[in-house]
Amino acid sequence: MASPLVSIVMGSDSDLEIMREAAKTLDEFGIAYEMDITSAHRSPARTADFARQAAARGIKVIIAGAGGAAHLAGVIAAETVLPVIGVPIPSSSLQGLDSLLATVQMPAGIPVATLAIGRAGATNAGVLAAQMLALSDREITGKLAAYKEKLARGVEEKSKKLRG
Ligand code: RP5
Repeated sequence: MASPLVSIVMGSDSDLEIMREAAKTLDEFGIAYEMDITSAHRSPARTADFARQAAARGIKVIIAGAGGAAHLAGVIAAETVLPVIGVPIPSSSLQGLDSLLATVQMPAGIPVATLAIGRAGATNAGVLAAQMLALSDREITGKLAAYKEKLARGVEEKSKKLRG
């Protein structure tokens, strides 16, 4: 197996159903990834160790999903120079608005590329990670172009169906 280029982490196993969408997307592009659970609040030392060691292990992009007071992506971004993509999980009674704000409102100097709440955000995290890796990988660039063509074909088909 190829060593992972992307690390997908989440605050709890309750985030897994949504974060699987990021994994599925990376599978589509043939990008090797790892998945794990670590929490900014429940296991802060484990989270810091993970973030500090990721680059040396060959990881190029980190995708972090968390819900509620969602500090996971931000705490990881504080401990690494790798790009960090945040996925707000709608796991609380506030339906993810809390997670979105907690993930996106980072102070200047410590960015988290924060995507949409829930499944779309997780899928886009996979696409964005692929786009970052494609900057130095022409094979992934080709796969991204094919992915966009597939999306466009899907719209054409829906349009034909509706008009027919
Ligand atoms: C967050 O709290 C996790 O990311 C999860 O979205 C939420 C609830 O976690 P559990 O109580 O289901 O473990 O840290």
